[in-house]
Amino acid sequence: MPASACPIVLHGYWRSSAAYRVRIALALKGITYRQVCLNMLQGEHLHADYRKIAPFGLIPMLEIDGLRLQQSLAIIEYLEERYPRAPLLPSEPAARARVRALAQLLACEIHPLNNLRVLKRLRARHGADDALVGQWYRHWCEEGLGALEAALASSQGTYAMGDAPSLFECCLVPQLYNARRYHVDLEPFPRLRELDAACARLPAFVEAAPQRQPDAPTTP
Ligand SMILES: N[C@@H](CCC(=O)N[C@@H](CS)C(=O)NCC(=O)O)C(=O)O
Repeated sequence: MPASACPIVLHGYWRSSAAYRVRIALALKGITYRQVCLNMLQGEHLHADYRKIAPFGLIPMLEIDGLRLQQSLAIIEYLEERYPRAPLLPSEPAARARVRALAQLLACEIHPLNNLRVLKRLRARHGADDALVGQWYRHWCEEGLGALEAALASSQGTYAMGDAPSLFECCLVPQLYNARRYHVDLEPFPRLRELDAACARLPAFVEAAPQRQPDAPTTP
């Protein structure tokens, strides 16, 4: 099927970490999709035509099975239920709760505090300059990553939950990508770096990486 005819459509942006999570999940499950790219820096996610189909005005949105799904974790859980191959959640309830908790520490605690609109407001309404915004970003990121590192320090598998990446790694890799952009010192987080490096060896993670997306700039 030509990509243009693919019924599964991801509305995203190459550097959106929430879209990056969904790209990883789609790739791990081997689901073919096409992308509609919105330029977040130019505010395209706030335009009326996007809000008509994605009322939250956030990236990503996934069109699938006649639905328009928002919120990356909800999207990934939908994919998990529709495409059980390459499971992203363990089968045992306590282990499922643990993976969700680890993923939510990234997606619901660190990420919202450092989202584009939060950083923009710090600048526009509170006079923050680049240095202050950087400090803000690094504070929340380091605090959250510290909690995660402590929670995972005694885990031993190649991935957090054993032999295969999970919902947690779908969230971890984009968060560390962003952390590097903001010059967060990742030295104190050896287990997180180890998990990130294991994921980087998998084709699904390579394919989902920001620089591989159609809207990524061709020059660095
Ligand atoms: N909790 C949402 C977060 C979505 C989100 O905030 N996406 C960012 C891009 S990573 C966005 O659209 N930000 C718009 C803005 O800050 O103006 C999810 O997981 O999908």
